[in-house]
Amino acid sequence: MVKGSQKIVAVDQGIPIIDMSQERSQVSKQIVKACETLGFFKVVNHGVDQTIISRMEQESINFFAKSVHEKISVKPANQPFRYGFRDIGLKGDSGEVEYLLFHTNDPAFLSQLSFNSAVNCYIEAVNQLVSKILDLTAEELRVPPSTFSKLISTVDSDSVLRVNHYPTSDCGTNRVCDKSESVMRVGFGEHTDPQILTVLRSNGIGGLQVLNSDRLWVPVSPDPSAFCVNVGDLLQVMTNGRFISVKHRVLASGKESRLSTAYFAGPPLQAKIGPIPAMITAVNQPRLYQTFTWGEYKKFGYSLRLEDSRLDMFRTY
Ligand code: GA4
Repeated sequence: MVKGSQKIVAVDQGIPIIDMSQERSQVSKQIVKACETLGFFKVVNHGVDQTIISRMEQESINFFAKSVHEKISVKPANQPFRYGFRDIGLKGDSGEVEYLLFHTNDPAFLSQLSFNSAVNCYIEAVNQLVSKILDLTAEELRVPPSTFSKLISTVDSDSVLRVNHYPTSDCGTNRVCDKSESVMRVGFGEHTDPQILTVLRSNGIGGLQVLNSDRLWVPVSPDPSAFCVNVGDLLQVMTNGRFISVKHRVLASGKESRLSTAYFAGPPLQAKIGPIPAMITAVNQPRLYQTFTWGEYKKFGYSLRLEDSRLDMFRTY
Protein backbone atom coordinates (compact mmCIF):
# COMPACT_ATOMS: atom_id res chain seq x y z
CA MET A 1 0.00 0.00 0.00
CA VAL A 2 1.20 3.53 -0.77
CA LYS A 3 1.28 5.75 2.37
CA GLY A 4 2.00 9.46 3.07
CA SER A 5 1.58 12.41 0.71
CA GLN A 6 0.05 11.13 -2.51
CA LYS A 7 -0.27 14.21 -4.70
CA ILE A 8 1.63 13.70 -7.92
CA VAL A 9 2.55 16.52 -10.29
CA ALA A 10 3.73 16.62 -13.90
CA VAL A 11 6.68 14.48 -14.92
CA ASP A 12 10.04 16.24 -14.35
CA GLN A 13 8.39 19.37 -12.93
CA GLY A 14 11.17 21.49 -11.42
CA ILE A 15 13.86 18.84 -11.95
CA PRO A 16 17.11 20.50 -13.00
CA ILE A 17 19.06 18.96 -15.88
CA ILE A 18 22.70 19.97 -15.66
CA ASP A 19 24.92 19.76 -18.71
CA MET A 20 28.35 18.99 -17.33
CA SER A 21 30.08 20.05 -20.54
CA GLN A 22 29.27 23.72 -19.82
CA GLU A 23 31.78 26.14 -18.41
CA ARG A 24 32.96 24.97 -14.94
CA SER A 25 31.61 27.89 -12.90
CA GLN A 26 28.18 27.52 -14.55
CA VAL A 27 28.07 23.85 -13.67
CA SER A 28 29.01 24.45 -10.02
CA LYS A 29 26.41 27.22 -9.63
CA GLN A 30 23.69 24.99 -11.05
CA ILE A 31 24.69 22.05 -8.86
CA VAL A 32 24.56 24.10 -5.66
CA LYS A 33 21.22 25.65 -6.62
CA ALA A 34 19.75 22.20 -7.33
CA CYS A 35 21.04 20.82 -4.02
CA GLU A 36 19.48 23.76 -2.14
CA THR A 37 16.08 23.71 -3.80
CA LEU A 38 15.26 20.05 -4.41
CA GLY A 39 18.29 17.99 -3.45
CA PHE A 40 17.99 16.18 -6.77
CA PHE A 41 19.11 16.77 -10.37
CA LYS A 42 20.02 14.95 -13.55
CA VAL A 43 23.43 15.24 -15.18
CA VAL A 44 24.03 14.86 -18.91
CA ASN A 45 27.34 14.90 -20.80
CA HIS A 46 28.76 13.52 -17.58
CA GLY A 47 31.82 11.90 -19.15
CA VAL A 48 31.13 8.31 -18.04
CA ASP A 49 31.97 6.00 -20.93
CA GLN A 50 28.87 4.50 -22.54
CA THR A 51 30.53 1.09 -22.94
CA ILE A 52 31.05 0.88 -19.15
CA ILE A 53 27.37 1.71 -18.61
CA SER A 54 26.03 -0.71 -21.24
CA ARG A 55 28.21 -3.54 -20.00
CA MET A 56 27.03 -3.04 -16.43
CA GLU A 57 23.40 -2.98 -17.56
CA GLN A 58 23.66 -6.09 -19.74
CA GLU A 59 25.51 -8.06 -17.06
CA SER A 60 22.89 -7.05 -14.47
CA ILE A 61 20.10 -8.27 -16.76
CA ASN A 62 21.96 -11.58 -17.16
CA PHE A 63 22.38 -11.86 -13.39
CA PHE A 64 18.70 -11.35 -12.57
CA ALA A 65 17.72 -13.85 -15.29
CA LYS A 66 19.49 -16.61 -13.34
CA SER A 67 17.65 -19.06 -11.09
CA VAL A 68 16.92 -17.98 -7.50
CA HIS A 69 19.20 -20.77 -6.34
CA GLU A 70 22.13 -19.29 -8.27
CA LYS A 71 21.31 -15.74 -7.18
CA ILE A 72 21.20 -16.47 -3.47
CA SER A 73 24.45 -18.37 -3.71
CA VAL A 74 26.46 -15.12 -4.07
CA LYS A 75 27.21 -14.08 -0.53
CA PRO A 76 28.73 -10.75 0.46
CA ALA A 77 30.75 -10.56 3.69
CA ASN A 78 27.89 -9.70 6.06
CA GLN A 79 24.36 -8.37 6.55
CA PRO A 80 22.71 -6.27 5.14
CA PHE A 81 24.72 -6.97 1.99
CA ARG A 82 23.26 -9.72 -0.19
CA TYR A 83 21.02 -10.74 -3.04
CA GLY A 84 17.57 -9.89 -1.71
CA PHE A 85 14.02 -10.34 -2.88
CA ARG A 86 11.30 -8.08 -1.42
CA ASP A 87 12.87 -7.67 2.04
CA ILE A 88 14.60 -4.31 2.52
CA GLY A 89 16.78 -3.48 5.54
CA LEU A 90 16.46 -5.28 8.84
CA LYS A 91 13.18 -3.95 10.24
CA GLY A 92 10.49 -5.53 8.11
CA ASP A 93 10.32 -3.19 5.11
CA SER A 94 9.53 -4.72 1.77
CA GLY A 95 8.97 -3.76 -1.85
CA GLU A 96 8.34 -5.31 -5.23
CA VAL A 97 12.02 -5.48 -5.98
CA GLU A 98 14.89 -7.92 -6.16
CA TYR A 99 18.37 -6.56 -5.70
CA LEU A 100 22.03 -7.10 -5.26
CA LEU A 101 23.52 -4.93 -2.51
CA PHE A 102 27.19 -4.88 -1.71
CA HIS A 103 30.08 -2.89 -0.36
CA THR A 104 32.26 -1.50 -3.14
CA ASN A 105 35.39 -2.56 -1.32
CA ASP A 106 34.68 -6.25 -0.76
CA PRO A 107 37.05 -8.08 -3.13
CA ALA A 108 36.11 -11.51 -1.75
CA PHE A 109 32.47 -10.93 -2.70
CA LEU A 110 33.23 -9.27 -6.01
CA SER A 111 35.32 -12.23 -7.07
CA GLN A 112 32.24 -14.48 -6.71
CA LEU A 113 30.37 -12.39 -9.28
CA SER A 114 30.60 -13.52 -12.89
CA PHE A 115 30.59 -9.85 -13.89
CA ASN A 116 33.10 -8.49 -11.43
CA SER A 117 35.17 -6.67 -14.03
CA ALA A 118 32.10 -4.77 -15.33
CA VAL A 119 31.19 -3.89 -11.73
CA ASN A 120 34.69 -2.67 -10.87
CA CYS A 121 34.87 -0.44 -13.96
CA TYR A 122 31.43 0.97 -13.19
CA ILE A 123 32.32 1.69 -9.56
CA GLU A 124 35.51 3.47 -10.56
CA ALA A 125 33.70 5.58 -13.15
CA VAL A 126 30.82 6.63 -10.90
CA ASN A 127 33.16 7.33 -8.01
CA GLN A 128 35.05 9.74 -10.25
CA LEU A 129 31.78 11.38 -11.25
CA VAL A 130 30.76 11.83 -7.61
CA SER A 131 34.19 13.30 -6.75
CA LYS A 132 33.86 15.75 -9.62
CA ILE A 133 30.39 16.84 -8.51
CA LEU A 134 31.55 17.23 -4.90
CA ASP A 135 34.59 19.30 -5.94
CA LEU A 136 32.40 21.59 -8.05
CA THR A 137 30.10 21.92 -5.04
CA ALA A 138 32.99 22.87 -2.76
CA GLU A 139 34.15 25.50 -5.24
CA GLU A 140 30.79 27.20 -5.36
CA LEU A 141 30.40 27.06 -1.57
CA ARG A 142 33.92 28.58 -1.26
CA VAL A 143 35.11 25.86 1.09
CA PRO A 144 38.48 24.01 0.76
CA PRO A 145 38.56 22.09 -2.57
CA SER A 146 38.34 18.50 -1.34
CA THR A 147 36.18 19.10 1.75
CA PHE A 148 33.62 16.52 0.61
CA SER A 149 35.41 14.41 -2.00
CA LYS A 150 38.25 13.42 0.34
CA LEU A 151 35.71 11.48 2.39
CA ILE A 152 34.73 9.21 -0.46
CA SER A 153 38.12 8.71 -2.05
CA THR A 154 40.02 6.74 0.59
CA VAL A 155 40.47 2.95 0.67
CA ASP A 156 38.23 2.66 3.72
CA SER A 157 35.37 4.77 2.31
CA ASP A 158 32.09 3.00 3.07
CA SER A 159 30.39 3.20 -0.33
CA VAL A 160 27.74 0.79 -1.48
CA LEU A 161 26.38 -0.37 -4.82
CA ARG A 162 22.78 -1.48 -5.24
CA VAL A 163 21.45 -3.03 -8.44
CA ASN A 164 17.65 -3.09 -8.37
CA HIS A 165 15.36 -5.09 -10.59
CA TYR A 166 11.66 -4.25 -10.42
CA PRO A 167 10.12 -7.23 -12.20
CA THR A 168 6.91 -7.34 -14.21
CA SER A 169 3.91 -8.36 -12.13
CA ASP A 170 3.53 -11.71 -13.91
CA CYS A 171 7.10 -12.54 -13.05
CA GLY A 172 7.63 -16.09 -11.91
CA THR A 173 4.14 -17.32 -12.84
CA ASN A 174 2.54 -18.47 -16.05
CA ARG A 175 -0.24 -15.93 -15.64
CA VAL A 176 -0.72 -13.68 -18.64
CA CYS A 177 -0.27 -10.14 -17.40
CA ASP A 178 -3.37 -7.99 -17.90
CA LYS A 179 -1.89 -5.01 -19.74
CA SER A 180 -4.83 -2.77 -18.75
CA GLU A 181 -3.90 -3.22 -15.09
CA SER A 182 -2.99 0.23 -13.75
CA VAL A 183 -2.30 -0.49 -10.10
CA MET A 184 0.93 1.06 -8.88
CA ARG A 185 2.95 -1.10 -6.55
CA VAL A 186 5.57 0.15 -4.15
CA GLY A 187 8.87 -0.96 -5.59
CA PHE A 188 10.96 0.86 -2.99
CA GLY A 189 9.21 2.87 -0.26
CA GLU A 190 9.88 6.52 0.50
CA HIS A 191 13.15 7.29 2.22
CA THR A 192 16.19 9.51 2.15
CA ASP A 193 19.65 8.11 1.46
CA PRO A 194 21.87 8.18 4.54
CA GLN A 195 25.23 8.70 2.77
CA ILE A 196 26.84 11.81 1.18
CA LEU A 197 25.70 11.63 -2.43
CA THR A 198 23.93 9.06 -4.60
CA VAL A 199 24.22 8.63 -8.37
CA LEU A 200 21.63 6.47 -10.01
CA ARG A 201 20.82 5.44 -13.53
CA SER A 202 18.10 3.26 -14.95
CA ASN A 203 16.99 1.60 -18.12
CA GLY A 204 14.21 3.31 -20.08
CA ILE A 205 11.47 2.37 -17.61
CA GLY A 206 10.27 5.00 -15.14
CA GLY A 207 9.05 4.69 -11.55
CA LEU A 208 11.34 6.99 -9.56
CA GLN A 209 9.60 9.91 -7.81
CA VAL A 210 11.05 12.68 -5.65
CA LEU A 211 9.24 14.76 -3.02
CA ASN A 212 9.53 18.51 -3.65
CA SER A 213 9.40 21.33 -1.10
CA ASP A 214 5.60 21.61 -1.53
CA ARG A 215 5.39 17.94 -0.51
CA LEU A 216 4.27 16.89 -3.98
CA TRP A 217 5.68 13.82 -5.70
CA VAL A 218 7.46 14.53 -8.97
CA PRO A 219 7.84 11.54 -11.31
CA VAL A 220 11.28 11.47 -12.90
CA SER A 221 11.34 10.53 -16.59
CA PRO A 222 13.73 7.69 -17.32
CA ASP A 223 16.79 8.70 -19.33
CA PRO A 224 19.32 5.91 -19.76
CA SER A 225 21.97 8.37 -20.92
CA ALA A 226 21.74 10.56 -17.80
CA PHE A 227 22.61 10.04 -14.15
CA CYS A 228 20.24 11.11 -11.41
CA VAL A 229 22.06 12.65 -8.48
CA ASN A 230 20.66 13.16 -5.00
CA VAL A 231 21.89 14.69 -1.78
CA GLY A 232 22.18 12.25 1.12
CA ASP A 233 21.67 12.88 4.86
CA LEU A 234 25.39 13.44 5.53
CA LEU A 235 25.65 16.23 2.97
CA GLN A 236 22.59 17.89 4.52
CA VAL A 237 24.39 17.77 7.87
CA MET A 238 27.75 19.01 6.53
CA THR A 239 26.06 21.97 4.82
CA ASN A 240 24.16 22.65 8.06
CA GLY A 241 20.78 22.11 6.41
CA ARG A 242 21.49 24.25 3.35
CA PHE A 243 21.29 21.20 1.05
CA ILE A 244 18.24 18.94 1.11
CA SER A 245 18.45 15.18 1.52
CA VAL A 246 15.49 14.51 -0.72
CA LYS A 247 12.82 11.91 -0.05
CA HIS A 248 12.29 9.57 -2.96
CA ARG A 249 10.55 6.30 -3.79
CA VAL A 250 9.90 3.94 -6.68
CA LEU A 251 6.37 3.06 -7.74
CA ALA A 252 6.33 0.24 -10.25
CA SER A 253 3.56 -0.35 -12.74
CA GLY A 254 4.67 -3.96 -13.11
CA LYS A 255 4.06 -3.76 -16.86
CA GLU A 256 7.68 -3.53 -17.90
CA SER A 257 10.67 -4.29 -15.78
CA ARG A 258 12.82 -1.50 -14.43
CA LEU A 259 16.51 -1.91 -13.80
CA SER A 260 18.43 0.69 -11.84
CA THR A 261 21.91 0.95 -10.39
CA ALA A 262 22.60 3.23 -7.45
CA TYR A 263 26.00 4.13 -6.08
CA PHE A 264 25.84 5.49 -2.53
CA ALA A 265 29.04 7.37 -1.80
CA GLY A 266 29.83 7.15 1.90
CA PRO A 267 32.79 8.11 4.12
CA PRO A 268 34.91 5.78 6.29
CA LEU A 269 32.99 4.45 9.32
CA GLN A 270 35.18 6.39 11.76
CA ALA A 271 34.84 9.72 9.86
CA LYS A 272 33.46 12.53 12.01
CA ILE A 273 30.51 14.23 10.35
CA GLY A 274 29.09 17.58 11.42
CA PRO A 275 28.29 20.99 9.94
CA ILE A 276 31.43 22.46 8.36
CA PRO A 277 32.50 25.73 10.08
CA ALA A 278 31.91 27.87 6.97
CA MET A 279 28.24 26.84 7.03
CA ILE A 280 27.65 28.02 10.60
CA THR A 281 27.09 31.61 11.65
CA ALA A 282 25.82 32.51 15.12
CA VAL A 283 22.86 34.58 13.92
CA ASN A 284 21.62 33.44 10.50
CA GLN A 285 22.74 29.82 10.42
CA PRO A 286 23.20 28.46 13.93
CA ARG A 287 24.50 24.91 14.13
CA LEU A 288 21.61 22.55 13.32
CA TYR A 289 23.28 19.17 13.85
CA GLN A 290 25.60 17.52 16.33
CA THR A 291 28.82 15.84 15.24
CA PHE A 292 28.75 12.06 14.97
CA THR A 293 30.68 9.32 13.21
CA TRP A 294 29.29 7.72 10.06
CA GLY A 295 29.49 4.37 11.90
CA GLU A 296 27.16 5.69 14.64
CA TYR A 297 24.76 7.15 12.12
CA LYS A 298 24.65 4.00 10.05
CA LYS A 299 24.03 1.79 13.07
CA PHE A 300 21.18 4.05 14.17
CA GLY A 301 19.78 4.07 10.61
CA TYR A 302 19.54 0.30 10.53
CA SER A 303 17.56 0.32 13.79
CA LEU A 304 14.77 2.29 12.08
CA ARG A 305 12.26 1.67 9.31
CA LEU A 306 12.91 2.89 5.79
CA GLU A 307 10.61 5.93 5.92
CA ASP A 308 11.66 7.08 9.42
CA SER A 309 13.64 10.28 9.72
CA ARG A 310 17.13 9.51 10.98
CA LEU A 311 18.36 13.10 10.97
CA ASP A 312 15.92 14.34 13.66
CA MET A 313 17.85 12.36 16.26
CA PHE A 314 21.01 14.36 15.57
CA ARG A 315 19.50 17.87 15.55
CA THR A 316 20.77 20.31 18.14
CA TYR A 317 17.26 21.66 18.80
C1 GA4 B 1 18.54 3.50 1.71
C2 GA4 B 1 19.66 3.75 0.69
C3 GA4 B 1 20.39 2.45 0.29
O1 GA4 B 1 19.57 1.69 -0.61
C4 GA4 B 1 20.75 1.60 1.52
C5 GA4 B 1 19.44 1.23 2.19
C6 GA4 B 1 19.51 0.30 3.40
C7 GA4 B 1 19.27 -1.16 2.98
O2 GA4 B 1 18.50 -1.43 2.08
O3 GA4 B 1 19.86 -2.05 3.61
C8 GA4 B 1 18.48 0.85 4.42
C9 GA4 B 1 18.02 2.24 3.85
C10 GA4 B 1 19.06 2.55 2.79
C11 GA4 B 1 17.92 3.34 4.92
C12 GA4 B 1 17.45 2.89 6.32
C13 GA4 B 1 17.82 1.43 6.63
C14 GA4 B 1 19.05 1.06 5.82
C15 GA4 B 1 17.28 -0.03 4.73
C16 GA4 B 1 16.79 0.53 6.00
C17 GA4 B 1 15.57 0.30 6.50
C18 GA4 B 1 21.64 0.44 1.12
C19 GA4 B 1 21.33 2.44 2.61
O4 GA4 B 1 22.50 2.63 2.84
O5 GA4 B 1 20.31 3.00 3.36
